Amino acid sequence: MDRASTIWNADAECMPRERLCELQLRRLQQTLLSVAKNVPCYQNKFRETGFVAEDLKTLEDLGKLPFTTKEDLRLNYPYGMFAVPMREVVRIHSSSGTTGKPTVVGYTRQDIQTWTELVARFMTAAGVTNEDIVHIAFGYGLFTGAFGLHYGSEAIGASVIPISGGNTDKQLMIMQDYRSSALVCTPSYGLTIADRMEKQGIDPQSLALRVGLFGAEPWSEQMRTELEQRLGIIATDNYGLSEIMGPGVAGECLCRQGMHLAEDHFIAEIIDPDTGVVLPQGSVGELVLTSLTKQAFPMIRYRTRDITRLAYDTCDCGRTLARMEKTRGRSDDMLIIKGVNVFPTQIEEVLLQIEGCQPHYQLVVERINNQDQLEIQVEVNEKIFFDEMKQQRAFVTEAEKKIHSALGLGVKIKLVEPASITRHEGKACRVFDRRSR
Ligand code: DLL
Repeated sequence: MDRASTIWNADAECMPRERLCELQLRRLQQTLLSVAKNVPCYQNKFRETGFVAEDLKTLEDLGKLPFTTKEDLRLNYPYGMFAVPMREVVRIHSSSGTTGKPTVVGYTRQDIQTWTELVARFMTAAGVTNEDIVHIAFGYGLFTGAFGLHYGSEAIGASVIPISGGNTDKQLMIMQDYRSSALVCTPSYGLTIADRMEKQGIDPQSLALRVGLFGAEPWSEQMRTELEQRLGIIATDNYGLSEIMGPGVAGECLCRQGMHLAEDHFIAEIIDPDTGVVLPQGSVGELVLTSLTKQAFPMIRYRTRDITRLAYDTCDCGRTLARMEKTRGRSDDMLIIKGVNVFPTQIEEVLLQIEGCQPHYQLVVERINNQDQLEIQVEVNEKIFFDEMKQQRAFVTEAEKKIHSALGLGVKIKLVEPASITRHEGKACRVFDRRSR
């Protein structure tokens, strides 16, 4: 596949930075005028900080504005943050919020067009073409994943199978009979599919699958290798969040050196999550996004809670857009155990390097005698599970040592029976923190 054929919109994706900054500034000014006129939450924020939208002259001025947080969205539930009247809103989605009310987001007709364009960009970057048969196994509904990828695939001219999530046996039947070539789902559901394929004795080489577009949850490089080997595909990562648009905010090209962030539609900043201070280029911190073209639901300096790092050098693919490192997870998912900060993906990385460990695990944190205790329950292959006690114990000790040397954290590993950990159809839930009960 030649390089040009994997770029959907070369003008936008390969723009010189100087021109990109001019475009960002112009679009930012328009967005600020719109929210200052139409969104009471921003009117109040601007008034409190003495900010006048018309005064924004440079991109650096953005730093003078306060952040927008999930709490702002909660306080303005359901439609308080919308910047256009409902008659201009053609679609409503919401976040998969696990606690309290979900966040409601809206799109105008033009917002849907922008969203479609940005999804088409990352799908093309992952090598999807109009020859592909795209198997969308995200759940169709309020979640943005399925609709986002659906519209993007259609724009490319690919043939879409809107199978939705769940019913894995049927997924496999359709994959075999309809010759699905691109799989769209969460990485954890990708694994569930791989498990079921193995159980049914389906050889991945007998399928037409060649690429996977995975997103919506954190996953490690080791998980990528696992998915690639077991499904016989190239696995790519894509990122987004409903508050900002859904999928399409960033996605990998085939160089796979970070996800290209659609900077002509969003300004990205990296901040220290504790102090809110903007960090220098190349730092790891919390991603903050400002939308530049959204009409119905503009967001100014939205704190995503996702921890990542941005690289600004031009990628080998020719795109000039910043590349976002695989997120380590949300700052809310970071566990602090005995004072050590760990993300579940860091544990996943180590586990998957241990011969015999399966990619199915869960983390249980408890406080026992005033001490934090992390138990990692992990599935192992049958050979290890049915090994003699002594060998099993040696395996556990070895695995505990590896985690300790990688993360500086003493943990307890518990081997669990093959296929005993819940399989996921959507986003995985792997952490059970019982300390605050
Ligand atoms: O998950 C949007 C999406 C759908 C992205 C399909 C990609 C593919 P929400 O349900 O609002 O939206 O959840 C957003 O999921 O803040 C991240 O914490 C996490 N997330 C999304 N993509 C990735 C990724 C969709 N590639 C939240 N890697 C975000 C790691 C991800 N985390």
